[in-house]
Amino acid sequence: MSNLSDGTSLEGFSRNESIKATSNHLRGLIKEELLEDTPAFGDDSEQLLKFHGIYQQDDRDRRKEARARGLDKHHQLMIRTRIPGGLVSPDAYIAHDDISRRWANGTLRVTTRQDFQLHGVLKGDIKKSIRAINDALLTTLGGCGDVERNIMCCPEPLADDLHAEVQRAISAMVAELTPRTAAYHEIWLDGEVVKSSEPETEPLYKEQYLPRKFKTTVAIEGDNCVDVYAHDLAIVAMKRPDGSLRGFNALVGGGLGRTHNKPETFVAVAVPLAFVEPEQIVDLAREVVGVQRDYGDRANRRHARLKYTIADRGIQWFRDEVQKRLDFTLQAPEPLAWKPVDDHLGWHEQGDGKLYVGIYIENGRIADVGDVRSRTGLRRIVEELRPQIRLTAQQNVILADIDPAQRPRVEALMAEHGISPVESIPHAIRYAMACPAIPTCGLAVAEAERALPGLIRKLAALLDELGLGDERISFRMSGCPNGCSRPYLGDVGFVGTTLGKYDVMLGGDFDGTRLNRVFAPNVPITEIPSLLRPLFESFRSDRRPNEGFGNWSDRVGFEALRDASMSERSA
Ligand code: SRM
Ligand code: SF4
Repeated sequence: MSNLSDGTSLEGFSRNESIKATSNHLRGLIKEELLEDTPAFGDDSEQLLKFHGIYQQDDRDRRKEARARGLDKHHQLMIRTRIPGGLVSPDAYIAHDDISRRWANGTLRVTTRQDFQLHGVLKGDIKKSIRAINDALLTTLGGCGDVERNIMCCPEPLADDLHAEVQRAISAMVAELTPRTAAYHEIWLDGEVVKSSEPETEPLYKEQYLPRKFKTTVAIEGDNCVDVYAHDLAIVAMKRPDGSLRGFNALVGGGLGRTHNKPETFVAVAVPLAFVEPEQIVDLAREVVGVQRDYGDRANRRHARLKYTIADRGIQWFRDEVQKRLDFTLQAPEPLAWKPVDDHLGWHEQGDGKLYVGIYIENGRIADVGDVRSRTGLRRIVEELRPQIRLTAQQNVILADIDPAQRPRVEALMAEHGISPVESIPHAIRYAMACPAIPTCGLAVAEAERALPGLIRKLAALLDELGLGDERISFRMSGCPNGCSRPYLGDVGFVGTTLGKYDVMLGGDFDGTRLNRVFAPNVPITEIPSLLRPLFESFRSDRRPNEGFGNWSDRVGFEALRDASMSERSA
């Protein structure tokens, strides 16, 4: 294990630490390997590419066939564009749509963190793709890797001072927390190699960047549409009675990744840290990241997120450590209250005479499949009417700044392309999410995006049959325990354990404030509707007024739920 130029020993650190530290600020050999006539990058570059927003993957559907024919894996790349607050201009939308058609797999994927992902890009097309994204004034730098990831925000496009101030705060945080390395520019945009007598510095990230990924979100008081509790740093904009911005409440230490059969890895919800004035939020965010940079575990990547630092050292220690680095006093965090999550779908007024419409996209996949041609339909709307676009944390798309006179045209284009108005989508489907899983995700042990549509339609029909079709129940599925669709914060989570089987998790809530727990492990997907039917029936008869399914299942307890399930099965 090598040492850093300043003599810092890398002894005992994980392999990724020495890759980062010796990469010359994320350059490594990416530029050289890009020129090689090979389908894939080497192992070290694979790790560094993540910081540039690129994942090396292979098409898992084609693995078997490739093996049988003695061929290598079908290597391909996934590009993730970092889109703060999910704000996309019409030009940037069109650029991504173009890339998806020319160089990717013909689909655009809206992620649970308000980004775009492009799957299936070949190595030879990667530079052109990244360049096209930058030409449209977006970047992939920091889309992945051990840095601050995309900063999320409630995407509701309201034209008031509060939302404008929150957007300004986000832009300032993005500027402060984005890596400064010129490597991205040099490699992907053919930037001049800066020759300077001063060595390049990364004031925040230094030589080794963070021990692990770091995620921040910004919510507006009362609306938890961005799943505050899943985040390393969650910021809640608090309002004055007149609706203006009063300050920010900060929570820290949330995280959903865990590993099957490794109890030392766990899911955690963010806990309150402090309240700060509007002008203090950037300093707070930088120092929270700084403490994690200095104290996060660099030996064991499974134990390197902020949630473990806080679990090991305590929230009081963390608060003191952040306080030491600030020249203002942290105020006590304020209590939070949430309304049921608003996904911002359907038509609404923006407050400036314009309208916005939130459009449901199943599992975030903008594609032309059968009668539903959301890719062509959205492209036509964006080209013709040039709305501003916002990506939501539920993998949906909002079109904003629409003149009321244009509404009939938008509706006609939606209808022409089989894009359903949200009112016609059953609630179970509307509030469901799945991660990509197979075939692109190398970590998937089960299907998710391809399995949920079938299951959720069965569950929607079942709920309808029981007269519960109007209930708002969030169902979230992931293809492994990493929790990319935030399954642990839904009313019901399905977490893949092996092909065709899922841990069924219950007892969360629709507001996303409480973790659910394993109710039934390893359930074959075909048995999930019959497992849930008796529970839905008991819920229908036992629930209190306005009680949601998750709250009900948490209140009655798993023992009672199991009794209900058993008696039904033996009946
Ligand atoms: Fe994720 C890794 C997809 C949100 C926790 N996630 C991955 C990778 C990159 C697999 C890999 O490392 O090789 C997946 C790529 C699949 C593919 O083919 O596209 C992947 N994660 C996604 C997306 C696309 C899911 C989606 O349905 O939209 C989301 C992209 C967000 C973005 O735009 O940045 C996505 N991932 C999340 C979330 C939810 C969130 O952040 O709000 C989580 C849980 C929250 C958290 O981080 O604690 C999440 N992803 C993980 C983890 C577990 C991290 C951990 O602390 O253990 C991994 C694995 C890892 O990092 O080692 C992972
Ligand atoms: Fe892949 Fe697992 Fe994330 Fe799904 S939850 S995208 S299977 S890492």
